[in-house]
Order: sequence, then C-alpha cells, then structure tokens
Amino acid sequence: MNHDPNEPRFRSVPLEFTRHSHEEMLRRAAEFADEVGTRRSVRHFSDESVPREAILDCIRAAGQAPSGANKQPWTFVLVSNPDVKRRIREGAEAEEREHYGGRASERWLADLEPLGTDENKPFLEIAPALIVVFAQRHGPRPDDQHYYVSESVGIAVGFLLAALHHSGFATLTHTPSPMKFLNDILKRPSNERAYLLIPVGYPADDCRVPDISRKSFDEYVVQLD
Ligand code: IYR
Repeated sequence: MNHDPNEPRFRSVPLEFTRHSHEEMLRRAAEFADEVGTRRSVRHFSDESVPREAILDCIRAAGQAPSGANKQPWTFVLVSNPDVKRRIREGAEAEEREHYGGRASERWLADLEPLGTDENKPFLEIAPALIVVFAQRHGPRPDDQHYYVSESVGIAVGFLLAALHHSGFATLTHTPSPMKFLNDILKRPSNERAYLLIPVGYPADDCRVPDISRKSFDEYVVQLD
C-alpha cells in the first residue's frame, strides 16, 4: 500500500511546545540543575502534616511521564492512615532485619556504613505520608502487554521526586526487599509489583544527613562533538 508522507498514519494533534530564547534556556537549565542538586534523602522526618493536594499534584506530574507504548504502567498509592503506616513499618523492618542480619553481603553492609542506615525504620510511621509506587507487569488482563516497565516507572519516579522536591517536600527513596508485603497490606493485584516506597513530609528540626559528595561533572559526562 502506498503511503502519502504528508498523511500521518496515526491520529494526531498539533504539538504544543514553548520555545524559549537561548538566554532563557541557559537560565532555566542552570536553575533546575541547582534546584535538584539541593535534594537530599531524608531519614528523620517531622510528624507535621503536609498539604495533601500538593502531593496529589506531584503524583499528577509523575503521571505525565513517557512510557513504553504509552501504557503508563504505574500505580501510586498514597498512604496517610497511621494503622496502615504502622503495618508497613512492621513489614519493612522484618525484611530489613534479614538484610542487616546476614542476607546482605559484608561488602554491601560496608557500602551502607557511610549512610548510617540500619533495620529500624521509624520514619515509615513518623512521616505524614508514604507514596508506594507499583509497576504493572501487564494490564488488568494478562494479555494486556506492557513494555519497558522498569524504565517507564523509573522515569515517572524521577518526575515525582523532582516535583516533590520542587514543591518543598522532603523525601526518601526506600527499598525494603522483597516488597511483596506491600501488595498484601495495600491489597494490590498480582500484576503489580512494588517498585519503591517514598516517605514524604518535612524534615525533623534536628535532621542531619550523611556528609557525602556527588561525583564531579566530568566523571559522569562524555562529550563527543
Ligand atoms: N533497603 C535497606 C538497605 C539499603 C540499601 C541501599 I543500596 C541503600 O542505598 C540504602 C539502604 C535500607 O533501607 O536500610
């Protein structure tokens, strides 16, 4: 079948795109890099409540991420119920006791030492909100295929963390492993697997963070021109 190159083979709409001047682009890019550069993973939260609507808008930002075949293979569960948070803490600490008590290699535990982490996760109860991100292996029916699920959900989480930071929330990317207990507590179906647990709130007044540094730019950038 011949195809007219001027006739798109898919339903389309005009692109909405904001064009900035070069100066504006330089300013925006530098400002964004500086802003995300101030984000730190926080493990000491205040129990102060947070504006829920703002969290929901950040989740809305995450939902704008690109995804494999536009399947949008993610579910974000926002938890603020104290009883559910307590059960999540118990489930996570049970896994973490295994992790720190011998499941993790000596090398892994040594790599974690500068971060000061251990099996106690009080922040899961103290933080006013938890976002549990689930990746959908496939759609509601097993033959509803999803593609590049980890990549897609990873991108959405990047959007989410940037949006939360931009809005003024402190966050932690917490990964108890395995995370099956989250399906049970949150009653998520078997096509979903927990991907990341993100406590959200304000830092405790006396919050301290590990004295770590980021790689210098040249260590992670290769420019070929
Ligand atoms: N999930 C554990 C261990 C842990 C693993 C890595 I890799 C980290 O960067 C941080 C912690 C915990 O949350 O303590």
